[in-house]
Amino acid sequence: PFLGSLLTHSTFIEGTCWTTFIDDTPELFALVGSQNRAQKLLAYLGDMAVNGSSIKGQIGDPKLKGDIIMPVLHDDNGKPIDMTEPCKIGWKNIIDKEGPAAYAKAVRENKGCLIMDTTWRDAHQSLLATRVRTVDLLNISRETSYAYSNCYSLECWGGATFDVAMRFLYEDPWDRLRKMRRAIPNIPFQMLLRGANGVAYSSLPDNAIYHFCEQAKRYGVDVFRIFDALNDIDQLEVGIKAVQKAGGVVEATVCYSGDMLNPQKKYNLEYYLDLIDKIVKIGTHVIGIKDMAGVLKPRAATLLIGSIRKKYPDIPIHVHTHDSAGTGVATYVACAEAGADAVDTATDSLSGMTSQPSVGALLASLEGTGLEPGINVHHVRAIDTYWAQLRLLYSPFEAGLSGPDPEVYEHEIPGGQLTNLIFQASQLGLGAQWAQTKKAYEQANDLLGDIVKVTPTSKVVGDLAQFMVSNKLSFDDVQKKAKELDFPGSVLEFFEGLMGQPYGGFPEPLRSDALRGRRKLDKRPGLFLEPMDLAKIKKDINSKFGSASECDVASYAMYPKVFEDYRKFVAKYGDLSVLPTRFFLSKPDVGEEFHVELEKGKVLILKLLAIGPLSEQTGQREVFYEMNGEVRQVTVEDKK
Ligand code: 3PY
Ligand code: ZN
Repeated sequence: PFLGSLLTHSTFIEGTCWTTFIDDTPELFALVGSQNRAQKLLAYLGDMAVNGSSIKGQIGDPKLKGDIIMPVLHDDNGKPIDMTEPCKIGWKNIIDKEGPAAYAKAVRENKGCLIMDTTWRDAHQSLLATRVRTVDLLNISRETSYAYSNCYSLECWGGATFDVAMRFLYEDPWDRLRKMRRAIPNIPFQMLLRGANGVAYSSLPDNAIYHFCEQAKRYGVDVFRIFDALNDIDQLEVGIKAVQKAGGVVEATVCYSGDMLNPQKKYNLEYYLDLIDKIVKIGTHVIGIKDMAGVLKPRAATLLIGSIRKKYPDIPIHVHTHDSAGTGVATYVACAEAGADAVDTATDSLSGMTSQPSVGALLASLEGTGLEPGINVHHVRAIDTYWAQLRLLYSPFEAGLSGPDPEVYEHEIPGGQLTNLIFQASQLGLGAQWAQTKKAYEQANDLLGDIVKVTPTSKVVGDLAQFMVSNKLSFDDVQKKAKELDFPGSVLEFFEGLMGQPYGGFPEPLRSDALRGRRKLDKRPGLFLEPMDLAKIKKDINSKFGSASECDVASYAMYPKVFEDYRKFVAKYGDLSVLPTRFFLSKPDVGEEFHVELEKGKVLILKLLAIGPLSEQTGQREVFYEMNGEVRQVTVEDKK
C-alpha cells in the first residue's frame, strides 16, 4: 500500500523531487523509480498494441522484424579489431588540445580530401524524414569511432534533427548529443546552424542564439556549419559571432543556387566571391559551400572551388551537396581536384538521390589520385551492413524515391524538401500533380525574385507552389490578383522581411500587393526583437515540470510549444529512448519476447500476452503483458 500510494502521489507523478525522502531511502526510491518507469512504459506499449503508432508520417510497420546483425571490423591481418573501448585517434584531438585554428590549419595541410559523414543527420533527414532515433545511432557508435576515425567530422546534430527529436521521437536532443559524445570521443562533431534562426524556422533574439551555441559547444559540438537561407550576411553574422564566442570551429557557409555557368542566371561567380570575402572578413576557420539542392555541376565546381582556393590559399574549403540529379560524385571529384579539403558523403545504404553521394563511390573515384580521404573501404562497408538493416527498420518513413531527378536543375528543390514533397504527392495519389508541383515551384521561385532556397525560404517557395496548384493559379494570375489573394503565412513572413533580405531586393509590386499595409522590415529582424528573458524561462520551466537545465531553456527558446508537449509526453510515458525502435513504431507479435534496458543493469523482459475485448461502456481494452515473469495489465482507450 505504501508503494501504491507513492506511485499515485501527485508529487511523484509530476516528477518533482522529494529530496529528503530520496536521501534517506535511496534503494527504495530506485526500486519505486524503476517500477514507475516500467508502468509508464507499459502505458505506451499498451496504447501501441491497441491503437498502433501515432508517430506522424509513419505508414505501416517496419519491414525489419528480427534482430540486427552487428558488423565486425577486421584489421589488415584479418583479425577482429578489439573494440572494448571507443577509438581514441581522430581530428578531435587537435581541436581539444590546440583549438579551432590549429584544426583548420591541419585540415588545410592534409594532402587528401577528407570526408564528413552525414549518415547521422542529413542522410536520414533527406531520406527517412529525420526519424532515426538515438538508440540506433549509439548502437553503431563504437564501430563508427573506428571506421570513420579519420573523418573531418561526423555530422550528427542540428538542422531538422533538433525539432524532430522532441516533436516526433519524444527525445531530448541534448541528451542525444551528450550520449553520442560519450560514445565517440575521437571524431569532431558537426552541426548545422541556420544563422540567426538557430535551429528554428525564423529569427530569434540574438541572446537566444548565443545561449544556444554556448550549450551546443559545451555538450559536444565542435564544428558549426552556419548558413543563412538568403545568404543575408547580416543574418549569417549573428551565427558566426555566436559560434566564435562559444569557441567552436566556425564553418561560415555560402548557399549555392542556380547555375553559375549560365550567364543568364542571377547568382554568378562574382556574387559568390563577394560573399566569401565578407564571411572571411567577419572571421571563419573554414569556408563552407552548401549545395542544398544538388545543382552544383562539376564544371561549375571546378570554377567556384578553384577561384576560392586561389583567393584564399590558407583557408580550408568544405563542400556539401545532394545527389538528387545523380551527379554528386562527379562534382566532388571536381571539388577535390580544384582544392577542396573536405566533402560530405553518406553510408552507401543511406546515400544517393536526395541524400549525399555514397562514401564507397567517392572512395573508388578518388583512388589513385593522391586525394584519398584516408578511410578504410572495408570498414565503411562493414558498417553499411548495419545501415542496410536500419533502412528496413525505418521503412515506414520511406518516401518511395524511384531514381535521380535531373530536373532539379530547373526546379532547384533542396534534397530534404524534395523527399517531403514526393512523399506528400504519393500519399495523396497525385502522381500527375507532382509534375505540376515541380513546375509551380519553379514559377513560385521566379515570382519571389529567384531567391536562395533552403530552410526556411524553401518552405516559402513550396507553400506558394502548392497554393498555386490547389487554386489553379498561373504565374500571371498571381501577379495580377496579388491584391486579393490570401497568400500562405510563410509567404507574407518572407515579404515582411522576417527571414532577412534577399539578394537584389524583394519583387515589386508583388511584395506591396501581398502585404497590403503590413510592415516591411529593411534590416535583419533580430534588431527589432527584445532579448529573451532566459532566467525567467528557466524559472517557468522549473515550476511547470519540476526541473530545468540550461539545455531545456535553449530547447524552449527554439520551440516553446514543442518542448512543453515533449515534457508532458515524458511525464506520461517516461523516457522512451530506451525502447528498441521496432517496438517504438509497432506492436510485438503475441508471445514474442523482447528486452528493454531501462538503465545499466535494469533490464525488463517483456512479452505481449493478449489484447482484451472492447468494453462497450468505457470504450477501453485491457492489455496483458508479461514483465520479468509477472503478468501486468494496462487499461487503454481504444481510439479507433
Ligand atoms: C536544414 O536546415 O535542416 C537543412 O538541412 C538545410 O539544407
Ligand atoms: Zn544538405
